[in-house]
Amino acid sequence: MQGTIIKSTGSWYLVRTSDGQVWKCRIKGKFKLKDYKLTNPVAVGDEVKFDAEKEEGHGIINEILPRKNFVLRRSTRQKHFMHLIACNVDQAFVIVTIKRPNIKPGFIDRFLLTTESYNIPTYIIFNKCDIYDAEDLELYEALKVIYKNAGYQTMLVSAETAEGLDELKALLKDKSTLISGHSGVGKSSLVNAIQPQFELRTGDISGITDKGMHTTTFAEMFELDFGGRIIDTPGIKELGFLNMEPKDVSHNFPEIFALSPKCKYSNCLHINEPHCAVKAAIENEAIHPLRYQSYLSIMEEVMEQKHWERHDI
Ligand SMILES: Nc1nc2c(ncn2[C@@H]2O[C@H](COP(=O)(O)OP(=O)(O)OP(=O)(O)O)[C@@H](O)[C@H]2O)c(=O)[nH]1
Ligand SMILES: [Mg+2]
Ligand SMILES: [Zn+2]
Repeated sequence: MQGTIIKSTGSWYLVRTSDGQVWKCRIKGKFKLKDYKLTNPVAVGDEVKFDAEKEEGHGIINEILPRKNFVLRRSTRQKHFMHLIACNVDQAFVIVTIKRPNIKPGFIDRFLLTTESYNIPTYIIFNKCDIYDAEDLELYEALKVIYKNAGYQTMLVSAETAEGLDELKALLKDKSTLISGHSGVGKSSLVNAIQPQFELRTGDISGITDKGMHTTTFAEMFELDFGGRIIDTPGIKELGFLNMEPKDVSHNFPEIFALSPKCKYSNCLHINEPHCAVKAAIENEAIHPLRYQSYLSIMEEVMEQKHWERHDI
């Protein structure tokens, strides 16, 4: 039999077949992703083949079908392992907030790099606009321009007041969408606001740290009644990379990559090479310093990792 993974806990998986039946499955054997050590061999969105077991409704997964794409992050606990967030998605929404919890532009850039590497269209969704004051809205407008110039669309929404949800629904229709972001930004609240019948659990923001409480613990895919699928995921603590080459970074910041043919050296990494079109663009502000800062910080991290890999005995 064949189906789609709709929930993964790490020890068992829910698989939905095309007739709408849901099977509780375990996994047998070793599954690898070329070049990566994984903490989870399959993830929500994966298409799998499985055999029924004696116990009714139970099965064993024995094959993972080829993936169209996947979204990966470095495991927080096991630094040499990657963790699959979701597979076979049509697009991703990175959910952020200007406040409660506070915005971290560096995180947005890391997320965009993750999805850009697999050409997954990504939207930046600013939630909780009901609590933004004039200054917050000003910051939103500034970020909107920065990301527009980088090739990304932003949206202002509120799960609380339903502002902006019609536009969001129009984007979701008939697509498979990954919903990701830090804990507490309102991912599950947004899914509930779009389809109240799901009744997903939501959690408070800590009064002390202003951060979320990691309420959602497992990724899960839901069918939208107006067409499409949505994947709610646990909040990301930190978005780390592994096995990335410097050129993977320079090729996946779209506005930086677009300028690179104008650099003197074809393999320019835009750090301190002479006659670099990117450095020139930063000086005349065609590339925003905030994005370039993220670029440099990720580049530094990737280069340092490569250095240690070479010296690993
Ligand atoms: N004011 C306001 N609060 C919101 C909005 N959306 C969500 N919240 C609140 O933010 C808190 C966190 O919401 P969740 O939906 O649990 O956040 P999450 O992103 O799913 O968090 P994790 O599951 O921990 O990753 C809850 O107290 C929600 O009521 C919104 O649009 N406006
Ligand atoms: Mg949640
Ligand atoms: Zn350059």
